[in-house]
Amino acid sequence: MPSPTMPFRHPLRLALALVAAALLAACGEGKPSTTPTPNGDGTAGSAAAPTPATKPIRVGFAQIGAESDWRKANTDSIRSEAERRGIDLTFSDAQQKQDNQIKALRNFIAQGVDVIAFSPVVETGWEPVLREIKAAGIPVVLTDRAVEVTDESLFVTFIGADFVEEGRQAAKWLVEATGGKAVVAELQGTPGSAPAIDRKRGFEEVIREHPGISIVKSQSGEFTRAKGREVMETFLKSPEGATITALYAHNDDMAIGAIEAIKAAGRTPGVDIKVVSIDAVKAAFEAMVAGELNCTVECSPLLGPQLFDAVQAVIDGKELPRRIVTPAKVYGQSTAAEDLKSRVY
Ligand code: GYE
Repeated sequence: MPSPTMPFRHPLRLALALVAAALLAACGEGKPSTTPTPNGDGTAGSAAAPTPATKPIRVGFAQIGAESDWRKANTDSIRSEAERRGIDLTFSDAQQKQDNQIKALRNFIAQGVDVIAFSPVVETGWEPVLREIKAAGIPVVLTDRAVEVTDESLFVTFIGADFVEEGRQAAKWLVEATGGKAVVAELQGTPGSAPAIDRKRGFEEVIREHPGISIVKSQSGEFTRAKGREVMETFLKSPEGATITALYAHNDDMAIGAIEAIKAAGRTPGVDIKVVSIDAVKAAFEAMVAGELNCTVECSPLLGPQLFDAVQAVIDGKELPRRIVTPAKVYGQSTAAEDLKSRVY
């Protein structure tokens, strides 16, 4: 502690005290401060430190969980972008449970945040809580996953990928790679979630035109590696198991888990069983370099910048499009080693 008589002999101490003063002023938010000054002599605390021109924007974000590499990258993107912009972010992790997300949303109402954002774990069941949020006058920005509501005024905009298109892209790749002949096992995402519903729909839409391709097994692997492995194991042990020549997984994590099951069953992933999945996380590129995954369709989790651009626009009273679509790209084995060098998630 600097002594009252020689408060800041060391330049570092002076710097620290100035930071402390600035922090105190920021915490005071323009209210008259009754906090005692750090030195007891008024040196740092009572100095009229400049108050920030504007209050930080308060955002409540209700995340789904941490089920996949995609989700972890998404959380990092949101947290780091909020920090970079000086947003006051309250972040909540629902651990895959809609009830937890609804509780978090109600807490955000009670806290009186400026904007609520969330990634809904499933599509349905949001109308009541969204009405409560609307009644409290808090705008809602959806990211990543969509909701099914009858009243479109319950949210301002939805930022995320076109999951149906991702499913189509995965199917188109499979048609090309197999010459339109494949016996497919499908690992679906979280039941009732927008990506599980839409990725299935998009894939089926394309293979419908190709009678040589059929889905013989389809079940949820809940977007996790462990479940992907477990379900693939049961697929391979089933009567149809030996006939399977392709795997379509709704995300890379499940594909990577399933690759383990394929190897354990004595078959060669990427060769005997072609594997196509969605997300394009780093681990998928590693699996492509190893020849075990054949293709991944990109779905970028780096939504933080777009989310807070939208939040800022809402605060500034600007018009926003109802839908902000993030682009998708298809990656294969031939460029995987090179692509891996620049992957950021
Ligand atoms: O594909 C999956 C994650 O909603 C797009 O959720 C997201 C999906 C993503 O768990 O890995």
